[in-house]
Amino acid sequence: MPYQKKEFPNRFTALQKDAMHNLLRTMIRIRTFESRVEELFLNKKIPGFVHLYIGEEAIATGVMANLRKDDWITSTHRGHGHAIAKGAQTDRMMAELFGRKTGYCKGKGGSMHIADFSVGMLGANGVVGGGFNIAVGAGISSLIKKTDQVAVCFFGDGASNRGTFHEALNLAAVWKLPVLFVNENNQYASTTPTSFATSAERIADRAKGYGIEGYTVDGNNVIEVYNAASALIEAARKGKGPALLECLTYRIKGHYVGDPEKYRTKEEVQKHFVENNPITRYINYLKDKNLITDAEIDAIQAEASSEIAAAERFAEESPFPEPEDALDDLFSFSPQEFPEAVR
Ligand SMILES: Cc1ncc(C[n+]2csc(CCOP(=O)(O)OP(=O)(O)O)c2C)c(N)n1
Ligand SMILES: [Mg+2]
Repeated sequence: MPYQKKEFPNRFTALQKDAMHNLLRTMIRIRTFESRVEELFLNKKIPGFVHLYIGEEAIATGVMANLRKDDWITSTHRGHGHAIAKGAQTDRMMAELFGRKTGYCKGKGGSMHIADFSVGMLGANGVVGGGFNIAVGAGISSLIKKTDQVAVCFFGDGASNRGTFHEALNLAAVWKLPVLFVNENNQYASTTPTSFATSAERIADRAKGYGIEGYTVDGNNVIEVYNAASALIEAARKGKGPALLECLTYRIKGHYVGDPEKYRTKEEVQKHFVENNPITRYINYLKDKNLITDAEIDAIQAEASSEIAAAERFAEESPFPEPEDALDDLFSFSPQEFPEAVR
């Protein structure tokens, strides 16, 4: 899939070593969380559905490294990586996946409902394309309150075919909202290859229809994602309006854990995993430039493993919600207070 490359200013090389290591730390924390979630799901410890972000970690990591805590993101059904990179707690996430009371939704939402407003994570979303207009709403609030907060909307290639994508880009463009639309083009929407169901060869080209800038980057190169997001987020913060950033990646795991994956070959998946693993690529880069040692990599991995093991223990030891809690938090007022007419 050829595309025209734009050279964004290289801000990555201005980072301190610690910040460079933090990018790796975030990617490894996401990968470790996801790999364990896959095992736990297969061991029937986690009910419902989970969609894994394995292989796409560089996108959430490279984008979020440019955001402040008070900036917002909207996420997708494949949202664990976004939540972790934005600063959500892995123990409360794990507890939510386990259906426990200590989880982000008190165990009643599961994977596709994880949100943490305290770190600007406005929510995963079981509705494909459900995040677009929430991000636009966040952008409007930034404009009205005259804060310089930015909203980033993550969405899939499949979601770019929904009506909400077009409504959101149009309004964001007309009102010059501080919103960055980040497309994660992982080459599949469930069982459908992107090329089969998406009219534009490059999703970034759809930006032209709304008079905004659209760029494509290698979404498995965390440095490329970081540099592009840095320029576009800064522009949005300065009032220059929205942009669309398409990040090319590949969905290494099935659409959901348990997907029989009859629509692609094991060889195709293996090729991507071996040749295009964003974590391996970044480690190789850092090692080539003598920016990290093996001991430092091992320490990051060990830290991530113990964090996720602790998250699992926390989840396992937490109680389930009580049946009488079922209707709590569903309405902004209690069902008893509901007006007669709409009850
Ligand atoms: C409105 C809506 N339509 C259909 C679905 C069923 N569905 C869940 S995920 C998915 C595919 C989404 O593909 P994409 O946007 O590329 O995201 P990816 O899964 O590749 O990350 C579909 C069709 C849904 N959840 N919501
Ligand atoms: Mg997709």
